[in-house]
Amino acid sequence: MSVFTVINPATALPIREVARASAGETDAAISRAVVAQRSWASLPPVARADALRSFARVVEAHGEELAQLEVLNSGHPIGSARWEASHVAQVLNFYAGAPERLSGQQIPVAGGLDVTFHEPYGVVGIIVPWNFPMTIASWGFAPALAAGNAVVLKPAELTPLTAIRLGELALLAGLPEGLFEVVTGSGSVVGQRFVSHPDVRKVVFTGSTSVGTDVAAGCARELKPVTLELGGKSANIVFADADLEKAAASAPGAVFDNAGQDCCARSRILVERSVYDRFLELLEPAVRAWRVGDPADEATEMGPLISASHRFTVEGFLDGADVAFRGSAPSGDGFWFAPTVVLADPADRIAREEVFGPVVAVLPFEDEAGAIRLANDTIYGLAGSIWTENLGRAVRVSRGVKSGVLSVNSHSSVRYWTPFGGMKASGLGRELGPDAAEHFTETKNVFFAT
Ligand code: TAP
Repeated sequence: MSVFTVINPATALPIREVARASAGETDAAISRAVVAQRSWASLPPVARADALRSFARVVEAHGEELAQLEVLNSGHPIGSARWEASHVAQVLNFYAGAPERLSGQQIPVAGGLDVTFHEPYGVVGIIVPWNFPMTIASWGFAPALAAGNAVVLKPAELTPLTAIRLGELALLAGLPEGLFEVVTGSGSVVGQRFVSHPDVRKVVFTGSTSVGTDVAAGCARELKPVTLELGGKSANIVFADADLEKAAASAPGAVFDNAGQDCCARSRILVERSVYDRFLELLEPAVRAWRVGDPADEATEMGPLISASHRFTVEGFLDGADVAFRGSAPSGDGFWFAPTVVLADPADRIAREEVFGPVVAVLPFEDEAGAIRLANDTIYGLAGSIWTENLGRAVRVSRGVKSGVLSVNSHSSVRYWTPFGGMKASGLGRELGPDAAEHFTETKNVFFAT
């Protein structure tokens, strides 16, 4: 059996070896899922709901263990990792309410009765990236299972440990064998098999826009629906009439959270020209105070980047960049990178491409129309923040910015009970929110002649 080594990004030391599944082993997992799905879908809705609540309870009971695994494998600060583990339990609990609410419609027709049913797809393939391994997985598997599907889950090779544990916890919670299969291995083998295998009837992909585009093309060839959650270059728009102190104090968290390896990172700060200098004066101490270090330390706000090669990529973005100021980072082993603020023009690479690291570009704008134009001057459209005390402006700008998830006078993007997803090159479809379980079903219409 082939294996790969998982590395701790805070120390650069190996943690453990994990099986690298072949195409044949992936097919075997898919076959087990096909069998398990048949009995799962035929359970009464209340039984599926109970099983998911039991899974949630087991995840909750193992929350500290999952959080510590994420600290070790992903370098997430322990406070964030604890939030992520409890979020998984909450997502499971939320979608445990779905099986009993997946009601169809009765549509008036002549000569009979017309009824719609929400039928599960069958087996759903979920491919997740390394930045938020367990939360992003749960956004797919919880509603998919609730709707009566089986799941095959492929974590990123860099961060498979919490996904493997979640697979074990599902069994401990009493979910049937084969219903939730975690398949570790490379994207080009395991992920591709999810795309091409005829028994995987829907794919959920979270990752880069380039790989997502290929996954979508592969799914199109198989006439398979796909949900895509891709990259971002989100804007944090600060108007002169905003509470500048609050906007500046919160800006580092909006981009340096998870070391900037966040699809929703507000990696462009757009500031109205008249308060540009004042905003930078306020931003600098907040960036310098950002606590970067040992992810196991409760006081840490930012851990390392995920890998040496990713750090090299992030460093490349600073070539020729106008660095205004930087925070600090440990100098030892581990893939450390200091939070960095760059002054940029709209045409600069740093203002256009996703860095996926703790680097933020600050750009001035002249007026409301200019702010909307600049915010939309990107191929992406995932998230964004708008800081203003003017309600009318908040409404106009939030309608004008082409992003799937916006917040006014806040940077929040994710609540499991509200929809999440991107426009333009940031994705296709929505996850989370009240409708997500329905997205894992196909509508069947049946006419009964009377
Ligand atoms: P990718 O390189 O795209 O990898 C994402 C996942 O796809 C990994 O599990 C990867 O497996 C797998 N994969 C790679 N090649 C594949 C292929 N040919 N077919 C099927 N699967 C394949 O992205 P990443 O570097 O892990 O993550 C960073 C990107 O994800 C960023 O652009 C970020 O913005 C985006 N992201 C978006 C969101 C949302 S919600 N919009 C959330 C998080 C991240 P292996 O790596 O194991 O080979």
